[in-house]
Amino acid sequence: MGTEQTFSIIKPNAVKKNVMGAIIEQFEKSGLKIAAAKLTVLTKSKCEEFYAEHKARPFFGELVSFMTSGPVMLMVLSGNNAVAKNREIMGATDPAKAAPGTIRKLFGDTMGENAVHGSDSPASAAREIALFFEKTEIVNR
Ligand code: 3AN
Repeated sequence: MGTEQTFSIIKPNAVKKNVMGAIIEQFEKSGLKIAAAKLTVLTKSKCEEFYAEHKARPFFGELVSFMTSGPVMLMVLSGNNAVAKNREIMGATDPAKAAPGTIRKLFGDTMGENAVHGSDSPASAAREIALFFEKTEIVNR
């Protein structure tokens, strides 16, 4: 696997806990590099577009309302096998089931408020990155 990019969000509960640095440390320790970053509050429409595949799920309303409830850190992470590596260090969706030492185990609260998002495939990563970043905002590293 060569260098690839993935999309990451530090979710509102983790920003509120002031653990952005601790989460970024986990990325950097595993060899992932930040290639773009912005701290922002998602609009409802952008968030609905981002999570479009979950529109029919019963938790969709709750998910959008949580994800727009406060600032989030949007990032492009770059590295060898970045999509799979990021999924591995994030841990399972449910923090209670996440492996020890993973970001969701360390900083997640609930299934919804699970501290981080990470793309589930290179195709998702490309779609998600393009939703939030211009090509000129992403550095080569
Ligand atoms: P992952 O983020 O690990 O790929 P998905 O794709 O199953 O997990 O879920 C997408 C998002 O929906 C996640 N960010 C998660 O926080 C949220 N979510 C999933 N299941 C639930 C649930 N039962 N209740 C609330 N939010 C949920």
